[in-house]
Amino acid sequence: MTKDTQFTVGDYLAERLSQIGIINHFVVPGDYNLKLLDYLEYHPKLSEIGCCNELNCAFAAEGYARAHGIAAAVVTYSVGALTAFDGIGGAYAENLPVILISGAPNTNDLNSSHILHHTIGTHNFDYQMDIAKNLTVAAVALRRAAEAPRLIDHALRQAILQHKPVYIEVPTNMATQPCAKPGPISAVIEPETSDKPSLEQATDVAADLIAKSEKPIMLAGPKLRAAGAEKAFLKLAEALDAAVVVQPSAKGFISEEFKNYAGVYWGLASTRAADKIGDFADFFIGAGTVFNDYTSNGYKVGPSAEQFIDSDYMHVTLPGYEFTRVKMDEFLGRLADKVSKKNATMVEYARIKPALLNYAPANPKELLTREELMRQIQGVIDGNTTLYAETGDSWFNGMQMNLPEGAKFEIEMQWGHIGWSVPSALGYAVAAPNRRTVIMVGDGSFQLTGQELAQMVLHKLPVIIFLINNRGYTIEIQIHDGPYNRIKNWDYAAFMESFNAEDGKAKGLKANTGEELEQAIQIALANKEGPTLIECYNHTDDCTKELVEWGSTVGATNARAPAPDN
Ligand code: TPU
Ligand code: MG
Repeated sequence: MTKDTQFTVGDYLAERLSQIGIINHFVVPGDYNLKLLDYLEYHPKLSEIGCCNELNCAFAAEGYARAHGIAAAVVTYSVGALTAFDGIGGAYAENLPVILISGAPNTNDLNSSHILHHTIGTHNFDYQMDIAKNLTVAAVALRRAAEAPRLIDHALRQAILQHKPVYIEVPTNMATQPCAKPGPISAVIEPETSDKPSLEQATDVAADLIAKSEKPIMLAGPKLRAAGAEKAFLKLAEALDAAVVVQPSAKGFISEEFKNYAGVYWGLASTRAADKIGDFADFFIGAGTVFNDYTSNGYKVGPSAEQFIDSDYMHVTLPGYEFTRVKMDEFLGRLADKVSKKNATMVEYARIKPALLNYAPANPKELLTREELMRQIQGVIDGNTTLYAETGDSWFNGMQMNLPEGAKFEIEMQWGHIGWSVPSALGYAVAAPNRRTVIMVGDGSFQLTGQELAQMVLHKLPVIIFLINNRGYTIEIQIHDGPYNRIKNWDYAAFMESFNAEDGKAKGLKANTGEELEQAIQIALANKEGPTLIECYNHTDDCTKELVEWGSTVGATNARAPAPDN
């Protein structure tokens, strides 16, 4: 493709995407975005990855942002964007800056009485923008080329500062319009800093509260990574020498080999006795925590406001105080300079710390059990692995996996969209091709988005997928059972191989016994030219005890009677 020499809105957007670090953008083409896609293609440093549908496209971008910090998805108007919005809601919930770019009708049609395709067939062209405003932190619609640089820069900066998705609408005749060239990229990416007096006062108050406590503990939450505050968190943990626990969505943000690591703090679904050391503590120092109904086991888990400091991206909450414009990493780092050692939780943890889960091998000829399956998956996780845990019993199995130094863990627990893992892992593997990406996904979840394996075949990504076939929606069975939780079985191994068509190198395997699983894993590890899916037998009732207990608390929380009128 060749382009004319004029610098256009399409060039501007392409250049800015490249400047903020995007190398691959995820797309589903449509006539409203084709010209724009050409301009993104013209850019020498951008390369597109096509997806099967826009939900997957948004999830792939979300996964790319997990590995790479920021991502972009380009879709067509309405039929594309409305589907992508589901994944964009997920990116919002999960604190991932995904730039959703949608084509739109020609500017001449937007104010006319024309009826256009891919719309609801009225003269209402606002509904998409109205939805976008609710699911992003900045939604801009380009209507004049002269305004495009300002609107694009505004949206990109908000995505970066707020760690959330943004929306840019580009009419079909806009990418070709001439516009100004970009100014310095620092205008978009330069981070905000704390207000110095607020930072000093917040850390003084926090240090004083910690000094008055006897048994402080540190708690990492899901926003810690987006805030880029992991190092500052560890610096404070070293200074205090206190026990460190993490919320389920923050698993892997702190090294599990760190000497003060004391597990996932999730009430009855906790690991490594994190709940017990949490009960022992008298003061919590949180960083980016979120307690929702799931992670608080129906609002039962978590410190009271009087015994809790929490730092967010740009503010700190302390008992009786609120400091705005205090940045999480600066707060934790500065606080570390002001505290002295307070290691009561570590002394206690050394007493109660359980041995790491380590299942004994099962008889290799027998039908697979959940424990044997997890024992073998654990063996695949090395320091270069990223483990994806999909909604379902994979959440609970995932929590219990031990992550060696360097291993990473991805989960989507706030949005909780079944089918997230396969397309998200596609985006992740595109961004981090040298890591070993491993997915644990249930049969029910897989049925939503499994076709995106095709892109892993096309791009020769050696992702390993453990498809845990327990013939239904076991997580839902544990919350509330009914006939709707049984699903049609598929031949998942054959489904994987169907994507090979003429030239693919994917492998689809089945493992019913321990021995078969061991062999399948060897084949998967040797297959460097494409994904390998291993369909693993798992009896419907053979799930974690944590899922059973958690499911009953969720069921009870859902079933609370309406409050009486007053
Ligand atoms: O391990 P297991 O059997 O629980 O996992 P599987 O087979 O993946 O089943 C997941 C069942 C499930 C459903 C149907 N979990 N949550 N849901 C509700 C749900 C429905 N639709 C979307 C998009 N997301 C959901 N979480
Ligand atoms: Mg299942």
